[in-house]
This record gives sequence, C-alpha cells and structure tokens, in this order.
Amino acid sequence: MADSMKVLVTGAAGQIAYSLVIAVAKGDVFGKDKPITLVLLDIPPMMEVLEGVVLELNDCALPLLREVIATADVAEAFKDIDAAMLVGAMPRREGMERKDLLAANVKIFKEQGAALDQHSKKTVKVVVVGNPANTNALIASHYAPSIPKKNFSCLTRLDQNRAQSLVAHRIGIPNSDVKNVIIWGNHSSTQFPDVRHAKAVIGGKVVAVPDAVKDDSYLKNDFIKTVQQRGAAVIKLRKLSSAMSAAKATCDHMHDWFSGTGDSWVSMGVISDGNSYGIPEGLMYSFPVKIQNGNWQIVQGLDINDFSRAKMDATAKELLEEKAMALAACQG
Ligand code: NAX
Repeated sequence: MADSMKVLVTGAAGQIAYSLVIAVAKGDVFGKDKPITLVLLDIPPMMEVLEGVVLELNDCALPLLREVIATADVAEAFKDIDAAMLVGAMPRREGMERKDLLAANVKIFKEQGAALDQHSKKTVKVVVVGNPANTNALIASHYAPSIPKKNFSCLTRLDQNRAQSLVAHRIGIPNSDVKNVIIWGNHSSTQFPDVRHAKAVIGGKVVAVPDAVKDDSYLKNDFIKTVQQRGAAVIKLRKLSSAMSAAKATCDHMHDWFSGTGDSWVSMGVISDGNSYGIPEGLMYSFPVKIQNGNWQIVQGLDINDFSRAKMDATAKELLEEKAMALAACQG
C-alpha cells in the first residue's frame, strides 16, 4: 500500500515476534499516525503457525495495520521494505559448537543480505536480533554492498535496558531517571555494561551514576556479571529465552533510530569506523550513539580508564574471532 511503511519481521512464528508484531502494528515504533504493511517471514514448516499469528493480528482490528503478508519466500519478504527486524535464526542445539552455530547462521544472513541488496529500498534500516547478532548483522551487510553500511545494526538495547533497570532499582529511582548507560561490544557474555558516564536524576539534581550507587566494587563485579548473564538467568527460570523484553528492546532500538535520541545516548551494534575508541574498523560493535534525522553518530571523547580498556578490548577480540570464523564459513 502506497502510503504505508513496509516493515519486515523474520522469525515471525517465534516467541520474540509474537510480542514484537503487535507493538509494531499498534504504532509503538514508527508513530501513531503511520500506517503499516507488515511482512512476516518464517521457514516453510512454520507456515501454519504463522497463519495463526496472521489471524490474531487481523482479530486485533488495529487502525494502522493496512496489510499483512505472511511468506516463506525470501525474495517476496524483502521486496521494497523500509525497515527489517531480523529475528529469525538457527537456535543453538545441544552439543553444537560455537563455530557450527556461526556457520548455520552465516548461511541464513548471507541469503538475507543478498535479498536486501536485490529487493529492498536502499534506505532500508536493518536491526539483527537473531544470535550471534553482531556477526549476523556484519554478514548481512557484507552481502548487501549496494546498501550503506550505516543502515545495518544489531540489538544490544536489551542489555542496555537490563543495565539501566538494575541501577535504577539499586538507587531507588524510576528507570526513566537513569540515562546514558553504555553497552560496549558483543551481545554475548563478553559485553561490557558501563555506567561510568551514566547520569541519574535524584531529587531534581543530575548525579553521576557511580556517585549515586556509591559501591564501586558492585559496579565492577556483580553488576557487570548480572547483565552479562541475564539471558541465561531468564532461560533457567522460564525454560525459554527472553522474549517480551527482547521485543520491547527491538521496538526501542527502531523507535529511536527513526525518531532520534535528543540529548541522551543509546547503545547499538554498528559498524566500527576504526577511529572510535581504538576498536578495529569493520567490526559490528556496540557503541553509545546519538541519533538525529535517522542518522546515528558514535558519541566521541568519553574518557576510558584501564579497567574499561581491558573489557572493551576483550569483547572486540571475541568479535574479531567470530568475524574470521563467519567469513571462512561464507567461503565454505
Ligand atoms: P524462536 O525459536 O521462538 O523463534 C525463531 C523463529 O525463527 C522460528 O519460528 C524459526 O522457524 C524462525 N527461523 C529460523 N530460521 C529462519 C530463517 N532462515 N528465516 C526466517 N525465519 C527463520 O526464537 P526467539 O525466542 O524468538 O529468538 C529469536 C532469536 O533472537 C534467537 O537467535 C535468539 O538467540 C535471539 N535473541 C537475541 C537477543 C538480543 O538481545 N540480540 C535477546 C533475545 C534472544 O535470545
């Protein structure tokens, strides 16, 4: 439909998508005045489940939802889209090694990168949620050379939201009164959640988060570990991985990319330019970014101490290894 925004969600029969598609279709992401055409992609064995999701979406009678296209055809799914939320991925099975998981996903994101290149608008904005999210996003971008690298990103907003909520609870203030929490690096257990530059609003005054928390040992140890291991903690209790919170974070990520961040920063996995914080060029690395008119810029000039340096380098090293493994798998 000509006046609507065309949004693709992959892995659309899965659990994250179940919370995500309703939020997109309700206007929570692209605005309450923006009609939406929703494209839902999954694999052929999931088409029946996907048809059920379509019935439910129709049954919501949503004012902004103009059309729903459910398909297992990659070319059809990527045609003329304005935004892509790439959630579908091959899950890690028992006994599977990291490199096998990477190789299986590289195949998916190579195909989807080529489909973006061939069928999507050149202005499309892409967020990869499916794991390993950073490297999957890198591969999709690699196989879509006609689309600017700045249009590709991966989700670390869930990690940011987890970190923000943890410190807000610790200080005893609303989540909205904590700003500028940073996630550096990979969406994996090597990520570095950093609150050194974050601000809290307490009694109307803006205070540095470390001064508000007053417990450096907690911030350097338990806090970091809790954020790094939060996904595993949810799986242990729910017997399923984070879905509602992952969908909410995906909405936050896309909302801010399209609408801007004002004076604060958010964290996004984006392509490293080689000139920011000593991170090698060409990695899909999570940085603090400011967004204006749909364009993100890495926040520059933050002071990095030895503790942070070591953590930022460790997660970059893991991403370099993943990148090498993924590119090798592409040749195979
Ligand atoms: P589900 O297993 O519920 O759903 C995944 C869906 O993707 C399935 O319906 C499956 O058929 C589909 N799929 C598989 N291959 C596909 C392909 N080639 N094209 C289209 N669809 C395909 O998983 P869910 O809980 O929804 O999680 C989805 C992904 O998000 C996983 O890779 C998961 O690890 C990742 N996560 C990433 C997070 C992040 O912060 N970046 C956090 C949450 C989540 O763990």
